[in-house]
Amino acid sequence: MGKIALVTGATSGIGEAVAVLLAKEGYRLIVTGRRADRLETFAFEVENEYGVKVLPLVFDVRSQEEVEKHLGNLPEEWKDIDVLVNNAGLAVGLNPVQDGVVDDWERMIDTNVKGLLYVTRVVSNIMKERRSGHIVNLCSIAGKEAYANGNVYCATKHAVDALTKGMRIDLLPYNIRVSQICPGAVETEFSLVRFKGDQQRADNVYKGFTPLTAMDVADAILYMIKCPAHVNINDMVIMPTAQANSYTFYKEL
Ligand code: NDP
Ligand code: 8X3
Repeated sequence: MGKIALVTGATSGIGEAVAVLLAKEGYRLIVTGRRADRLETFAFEVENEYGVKVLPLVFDVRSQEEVEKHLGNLPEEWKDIDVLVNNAGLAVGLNPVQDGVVDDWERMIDTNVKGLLYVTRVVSNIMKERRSGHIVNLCSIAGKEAYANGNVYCATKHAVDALTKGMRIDLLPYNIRVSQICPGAVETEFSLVRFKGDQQRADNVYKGFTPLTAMDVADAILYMIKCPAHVNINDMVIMPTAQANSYTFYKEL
């Protein structure tokens, strides 16, 4: 039986890509998200293609009750989680703070900060008991620097940056590695979600330069996971070559 990896937000983008790479490595996968149809298709295809077992769990990370119901009651053969990729997250809206939409703020804070905490609380206890495990948090360049109109999204990712550091200290006695990755622009469904389904506005974000792909980021995460047990990559910032920081791009339009 292979090791077990839990990837939150595996219905698209970076989460889906890292889940595929882990399946190729022989990991059994627990994949989560809210879109049941996508998770079922993913599970069917990955089991057929790579011959590993996949457990799809449909829940919203914003609900502590749902997180605990699903992850706190895993079937015996799925309990020994070796790797957690805390990936589920989103940006909603891009407004100056004075025009902020409170519901957008709450969705980001509840998903990116509280959701990550709910999942981590349950899984870190499993890892603590086993005295082994690796947690990889999806932060962002937005967790390192703020950019215009990114206020609350940037704040949630700065929170992830702080939580990664705190988790690493708290979990140190239990042989649990805690890493984080901070990508710049990655072309996924991220901008479509941020702009609430406006495909044209989403496409414009990636015009005139070559953004990272979900697979570029997944490759880097896999590198972190595959490091020898005594090596931990604390933090990795990964950018498109055409992006210098969170707000400076070289675009050929
Ligand atoms: P996608 O929109 O493609 O994927 C986001 C994933 O998160 C989906 O699987 C979605 O699943 C899941 N998700 C969102 N909200 C919830 C929720 N409430 N409960 C459960 N799952 C949820 O975006 P990315 O792949 O780009 O984003 C993945 C992570 O990477 C995020 O944390 C994002 O902040 C971060 N990131 C992205 C960058 C980018 O430029 N794309 C750059 C830096 C970091 P579902 O909708 O089915 O619930
Ligand atoms: C997503 C990247 O620069 O749009 O975290 O915030 S950015």
